[in-house]
Amino acid sequence: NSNGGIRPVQVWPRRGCVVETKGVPVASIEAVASREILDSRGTPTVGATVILSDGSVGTANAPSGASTGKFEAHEKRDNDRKRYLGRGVKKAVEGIEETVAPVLENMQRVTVQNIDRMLIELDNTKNKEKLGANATLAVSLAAAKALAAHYKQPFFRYLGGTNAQKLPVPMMNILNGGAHAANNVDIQEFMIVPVGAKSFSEAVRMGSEIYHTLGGILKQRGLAVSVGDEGGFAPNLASDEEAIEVILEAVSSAGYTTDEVKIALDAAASEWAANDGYLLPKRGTKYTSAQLIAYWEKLCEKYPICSIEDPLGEEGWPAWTTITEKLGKKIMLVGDDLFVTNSTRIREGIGRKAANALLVKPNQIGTLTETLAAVELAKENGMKIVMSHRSGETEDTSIADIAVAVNAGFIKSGAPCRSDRTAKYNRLLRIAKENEMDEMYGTGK
Ligand code: 2PG
Ligand code: MG
Repeated sequence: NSNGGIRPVQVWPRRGCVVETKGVPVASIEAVASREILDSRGTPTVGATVILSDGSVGTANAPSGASTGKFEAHEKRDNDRKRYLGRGVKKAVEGIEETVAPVLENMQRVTVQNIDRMLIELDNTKNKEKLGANATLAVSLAAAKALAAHYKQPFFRYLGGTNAQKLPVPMMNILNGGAHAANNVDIQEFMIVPVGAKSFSEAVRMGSEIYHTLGGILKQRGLAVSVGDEGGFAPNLASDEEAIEVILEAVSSAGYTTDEVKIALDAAASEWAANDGYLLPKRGTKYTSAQLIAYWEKLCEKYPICSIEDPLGEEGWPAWTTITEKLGKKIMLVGDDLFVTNSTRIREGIGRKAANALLVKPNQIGTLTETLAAVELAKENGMKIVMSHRSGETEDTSIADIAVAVNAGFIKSGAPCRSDRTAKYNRLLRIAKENEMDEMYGTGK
């Protein structure tokens, strides 16, 4: 026909129909559904599905933290002791069904941005107190995935476009402590970082080999090989330093050097904050913030550490500036509880020269759009990006796609063990293979 087969733009879309702009179908929402499901700890969490009027479907689940930051967006729980020991999320699900669904189901020409804007408006509180970030995030991600399906693109490609061209370096948490394990280790996470891998699949192989080698060493010494919340081993040890020593032993027995594999820690030190400094709850060690900084300096002198997350508490801005001055040129200082994926707090950190890397957890802020804005802000200011799971996870793999979409330098998704953890690494392996991206592997630089 006269315009080359392209159907004319339909100016007034009706509810439930798919309109077209210059031949590209525009999406509208047919249905939003939600349910209470279980996470990897067997605790309820929110699942959501968004169906577009062309039949495209997106499903996503909210994760949940244990060492939650004080400034995170609100996680809505029922607090009804008669169900799930108070941890149910029926009210969050009801909020989706009764408040969110009727509005979204009337929206035309939906985009990730206008859906998220609507979720923020419907909640209309500072920290997603009304709907709960567990509810808003599940809907936000489900809608974005439905849109990716609608545009017939893999999720990472839909989000990142042609700019998405780097696979993240995995930080694999192979020894668990802190709030994630019932052992005597205070530091929450001991991660191996295969910076010397040539490809993403090689990084996964190295991580797995070291993990199993570590298991063998622990077993040989009569130590526990049971695992913590993130799939890492959780033995009792003589000191937290012994954890680093035994991991380094596993690295070398597996045939790798400390040029190829570095150590990253997540102290989760907000959990240690006490009136006059820090109290490490398991061993009862006390530090002032100056002493704690000196401790980290000593560890960095002694061991091949490339990154420390939350080395200090979420309320210690001046100490964060000090540690960044002292160690910021040498290693990554990653703000998790400090920033809570919140642009306002990231801006404060930039002003204070506190931390040099951002941990990104979408459920700390509650929508995909706000998550991407936080990443953008951090990147513009020269910060490294570490995409992250929560200690309570599900089979949802959104963070793998988001990591590739934003070219994150790193991703942490726990040990190379337990399906809630490996689901993300496996998703990255699939992205790598299907898109011939395996060797487009960032070395953390
Ligand atoms: C962290 C996370 C994930 P949680 O502190 O970085 O590893 O733990 O989800 O318990 O906050
Ligand atoms: Mg952390």
